[in-house]
Amino acid sequence: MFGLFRKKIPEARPSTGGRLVYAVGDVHGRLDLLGPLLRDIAEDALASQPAERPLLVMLGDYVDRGPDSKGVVDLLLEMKGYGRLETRTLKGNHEEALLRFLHDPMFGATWLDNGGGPALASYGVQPPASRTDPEAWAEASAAFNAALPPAHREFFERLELMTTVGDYAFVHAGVRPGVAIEDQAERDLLWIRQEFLQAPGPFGKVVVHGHTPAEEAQMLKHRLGVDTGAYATGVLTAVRLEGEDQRLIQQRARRPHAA
Ligand SMILES: [Mn+2]
Repeated sequence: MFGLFRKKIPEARPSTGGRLVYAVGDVHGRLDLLGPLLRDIAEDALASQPAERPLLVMLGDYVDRGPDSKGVVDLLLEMKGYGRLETRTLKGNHEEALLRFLHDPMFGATWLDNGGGPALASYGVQPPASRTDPEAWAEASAAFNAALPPAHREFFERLELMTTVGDYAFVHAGVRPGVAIEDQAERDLLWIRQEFLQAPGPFGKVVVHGHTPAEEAQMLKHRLGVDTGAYATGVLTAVRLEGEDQRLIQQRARRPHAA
């Protein structure tokens, strides 16, 4: 009868189930930002004294555009050997491009258009002067295959598409609305933009993602977007999730562009 005065039942907030989780957005060769951010995360993880080993999820797009793709992968391999955190590395569309160039030399021109030049250079390989010379591209691809350390090749080949913790799903780009989380296609997980970003949700899980940069992290009800365009802005963002708590940890360069 007095329904207007009925108390609203509080909605359940998404939870990791208790585990401490960090998710880091698109790095794009900015080792200068990733190093300090991972130090802050490791310190925070130690200070938090969690019951369970904390999880670090890297959301993909480690390579291209920025100056030190190789150094970023070296650091991520080091993190995987660091016992106090479990580190999981997701595949981004830029890692897909790098992998394709290993066996499809003529894809190199497209890769270069998307920032692959600095990634190649970080491995000591110079891109061909001509965009269309098949021999030059075959040579560059062969040189890249030879320059890529076996541990890096294995790193790129074993990247994951998604990981879930409690009410959260971690992916590079997003999910296709209306498709169950477990039925998502790789192409959508790596590439989707507006169809996901403009969808109101829910998506089955709260989706933590990178891929589409925004000036500020997007802490929405059904998705957390943490790509702050580190390559161009000098701001690399991580979200720290613990139980129902959500916080940001950021690393800011003194100058936006890497030296
Ligand atoms: Mn991306």
